[in-house]
Amino acid sequence: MKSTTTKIATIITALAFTGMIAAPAATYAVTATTAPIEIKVRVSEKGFIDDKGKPYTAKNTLKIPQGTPVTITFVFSEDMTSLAVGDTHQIAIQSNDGWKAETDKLWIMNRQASIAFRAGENGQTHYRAYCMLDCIGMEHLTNLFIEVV
Ligand SMILES: [Cu+2]
Repeated sequence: MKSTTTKIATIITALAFTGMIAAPAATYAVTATTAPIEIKVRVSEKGFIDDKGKPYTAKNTLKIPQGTPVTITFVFSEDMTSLAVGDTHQIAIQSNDGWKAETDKLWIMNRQASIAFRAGENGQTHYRAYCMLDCIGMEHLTNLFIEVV
């Protein structure tokens, strides 16, 4: 998966570079801003946490450039010593205009699940991710805000 992504990224970079030579600057700018991105978000009873260990909050939102194809991978990250390690999460992402996608169930035996979409594809300005299940810490899993910038 990762090496395929790298290859695709390399091809896109090569195409963008070719485009930069052959096409006007404006075309290159559009190509450059639509390179796909992958984001990992840890999920636990403590909430949604970024890959550096910082919690997502109303102030610390996920910002994604308009038109960018994005894959958000949610990673089951319960502490092995916590009761919550036996928990199951299932994450939904919903846009301000009602579009919605759901992950598979996340638990100790299925630790990663992804949702892919294009940021702001149909004019959406923001999204919210939340856990759909009654889990330990569910009150902390309501507010991953994704802003289209
Ligand atoms: Cu949950």
